[in-house]
Amino acid sequence: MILYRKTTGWIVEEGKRCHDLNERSLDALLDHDDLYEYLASQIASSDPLEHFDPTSLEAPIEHQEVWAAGVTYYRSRSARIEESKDSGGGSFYDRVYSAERPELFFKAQAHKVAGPNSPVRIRSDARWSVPEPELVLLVNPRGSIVGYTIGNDVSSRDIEGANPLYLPQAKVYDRSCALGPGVLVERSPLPPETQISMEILRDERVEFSASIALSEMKRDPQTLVEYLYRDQSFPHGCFLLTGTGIIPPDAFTLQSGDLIRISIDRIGTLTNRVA
Ligand code: DO4
Ligand code: MG
Repeated sequence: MILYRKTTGWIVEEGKRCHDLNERSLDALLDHDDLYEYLASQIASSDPLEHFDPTSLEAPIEHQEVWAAGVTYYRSRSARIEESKDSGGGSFYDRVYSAERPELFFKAQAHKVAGPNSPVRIRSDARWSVPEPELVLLVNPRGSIVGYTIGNDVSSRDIEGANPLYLPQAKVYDRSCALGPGVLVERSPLPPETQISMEILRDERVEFSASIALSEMKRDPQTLVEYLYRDQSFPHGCFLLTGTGIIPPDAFTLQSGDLIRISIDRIGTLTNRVA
């Protein structure tokens, strides 16, 4: 089943049928020990909506913090070693790729997040910006993964490449993160053959496209969550982006007007234009 956020509240879709969750907030939904079972009971006890307009969805987030893992795919490690070699930062990426402790960084709060079909931004002081298509975990306050959505960790590669200590500036700014279109609520992990794909359109033509299977991710999602929740509480749960395995060629930088489409099997497609 998939949870969507409309301006009027939360909707749950199963099969082709949608049910209104009325005033329920995501914060309250994440308090349920078994979200899947709770949503199944709501579906069983309500009539489906006669009409559901899948346009004008909001980002599926309320008071959750958004965090991100980095260098979880070999491709991300290699690209970052290359971009930081002149600044002497190269070995950091190889070391974090092989280390037991993952790289985890703060990415956004709700007001910095773009929803489906709303614009993402590139920094005004960056020369080299890329989208990062990532599987996102929705984690409840008790550290259980209760759902999956699609994320875009838009990043400024020249700023990060100049010095790894600039990472927060390369990663955190208004509309540097997109989430949606909805949250797939599942009890079991996504199958390793699940595909993440991205295409970038410029002037209606495909400028770049690529896909990667989840099996290429080096880290186990539950282990990423265990590190994130060590000595840190999330009273409203959190979203955790799991890293990118797709990096456009070095000559590519995002431009205003580019359309970014990220799809993950069974979750859907997240579409954002660059402001
Ligand atoms: O190490 C910097 C960030 C890495 C990242 O965002 C990624 O691998 O997706
Ligand atoms: Mg990333």
